[in-house]
Amino acid sequence: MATRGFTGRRPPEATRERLPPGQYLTQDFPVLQIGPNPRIDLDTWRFTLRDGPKPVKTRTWEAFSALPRTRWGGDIHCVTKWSKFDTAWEGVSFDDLLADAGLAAPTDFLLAEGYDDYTTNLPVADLAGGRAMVATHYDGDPIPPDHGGPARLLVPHLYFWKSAKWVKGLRFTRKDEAGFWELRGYHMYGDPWREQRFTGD
Ligand SMILES: Nc1nc2c(c(=O)[nH]1)N[C@H]1C(S)=C(S)[C@@H](COP(=O)(O)O)O[C@H]1N2
Ligand SMILES: [Mo]
Repeated sequence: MATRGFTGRRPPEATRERLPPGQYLTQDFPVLQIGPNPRIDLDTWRFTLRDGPKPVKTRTWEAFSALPRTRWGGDIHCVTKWSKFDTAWEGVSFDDLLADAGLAAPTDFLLAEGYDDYTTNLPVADLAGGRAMVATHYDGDPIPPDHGGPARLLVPHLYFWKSAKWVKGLRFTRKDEAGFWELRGYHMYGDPWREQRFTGD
């Protein structure tokens, strides 16, 4: 016999408090992307910081792997309405990427760029201060290709489309320039708690 409240659709209060508006909790880890996984070879993998078109720092996988490591655990939220709790990531924080390069952010915005030519825009303030990393590990293992390995951006406080998979670099831009989904009607900022899914939300 089903008891209402245990098998119903309404989640328990502790879950509801952690779910941004319009989201539901999932236990699995959906895969979402615009095309096939790009082929990435660690020998030719590069991560490049650019000031506009100009490269200012390029790292090989070996150099990137020698940077200080950061861990983050918590909840992630996709604009397609799934949220996943207690995810565990490890990688290199945005702060450490800049500090090790001896760089200060040259502008207030950037575009994260993927090996599949995906782009997404972010304010620098949302990456700095320990709020974002280039992640290489998920749940203790190297990130599988489906989830953006060998390295993906992780910006967990914004909708997950901002967390570019197969990230190949960050391009600082003078203005807030729309990326792939933002050009197609998605919100320029994407705060799940303010339900900023689409332009005008
Ligand atoms: N390079 C790249 N990154 C991407 C995407 C993509 O198509 N290409 N899709 C985005 C979208 S819409 C989402 S919801 C998440 C999905 O990440 P997941 O497949 O690990 O769940 O990746 C984001 N990052
Ligand atoms: Mo998405």
